[in-house]
Amino acid sequence: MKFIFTADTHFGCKFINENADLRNRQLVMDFGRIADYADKSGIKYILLGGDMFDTPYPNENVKAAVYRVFESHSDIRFMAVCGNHDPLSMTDFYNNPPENLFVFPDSITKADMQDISVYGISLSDAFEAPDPWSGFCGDGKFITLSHGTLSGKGGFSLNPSSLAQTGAALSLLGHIHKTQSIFLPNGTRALYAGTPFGHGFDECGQKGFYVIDTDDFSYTYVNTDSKIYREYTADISSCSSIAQVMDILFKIKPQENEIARAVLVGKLKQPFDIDCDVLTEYIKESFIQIKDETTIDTDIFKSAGENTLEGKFVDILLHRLENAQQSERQQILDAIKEGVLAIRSSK
Ligand SMILES: [Mn+2]
Repeated sequence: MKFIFTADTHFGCKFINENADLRNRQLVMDFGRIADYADKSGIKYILLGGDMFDTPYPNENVKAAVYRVFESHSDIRFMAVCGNHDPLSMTDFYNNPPENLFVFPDSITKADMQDISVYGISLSDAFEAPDPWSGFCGDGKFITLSHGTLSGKGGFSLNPSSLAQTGAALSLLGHIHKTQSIFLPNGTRALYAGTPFGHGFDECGQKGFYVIDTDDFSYTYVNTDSKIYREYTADISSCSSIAQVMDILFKIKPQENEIARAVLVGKLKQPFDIDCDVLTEYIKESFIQIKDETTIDTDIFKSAGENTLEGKFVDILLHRLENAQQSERQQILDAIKEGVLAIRSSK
């Protein structure tokens, strides 16, 4: 028997730089197409690994649209666990789920799927919870379903040894948005479904879902035809004006099914002001966002230690850079670059 496994659809997601309402409607439609695929292929079960919703409180339109996907695929039985974004006790949708959606409670529970059983557990209310599988041992031929981090925190803290000791033939996991197959100490696998569609530029590239065969637990990955996030790198080292940057950007043609952003790179010989918001406005047919990662070929630190406005400004920010978190470094470097340019151009 074959079944579909996916997770982390995050309906009701806040999309940055995009029309969130439209994108959420697209995601729900894409989810419907996974169910269409099941119908077409004679697949009767779809397992969902948590974080179906991005929030316990998605808006009514999103909830209604998701509800309709279940209703319009009444031959399919869906089984879901709740994740840290949509914990069971907080998410209203799960109080009154569609008829063909079984939601696992917040204690380990067994559900049957034709020739195999599924032991699943939902996150109840916490964003993090201890390993639920520790000391648990199942009966017969079964798989497990839960939402969390193997050897780490976030959702359930999952331990590879306790997952192996359940006796499961396969351990299905949600939470990590990238697909991953990990061998457990006893040689069985833990499988992260990953997300079936991207939600932003941290989820670039083709996505899909798993079709798993319960005879031998072999699986195939089926691509979804959702919008694909893609980053295009544009080297603008040869440019000395915005017009030249635009010439380069206009030559890049993202595909119809892509949501694209351009990342400007290169060392500028002659610095000029790059206003990414204005640039995006001009080129929004191709790119929804432009990111400036260029550096300047002149030394922005050369005035450090000097008793000048530029020198003092650089000193203050260099001091901040020394104590900065990795995530703040680029911001501080950008601030030095822009500040030095402004000071020099005001002379
Ligand atoms: Mn999660």
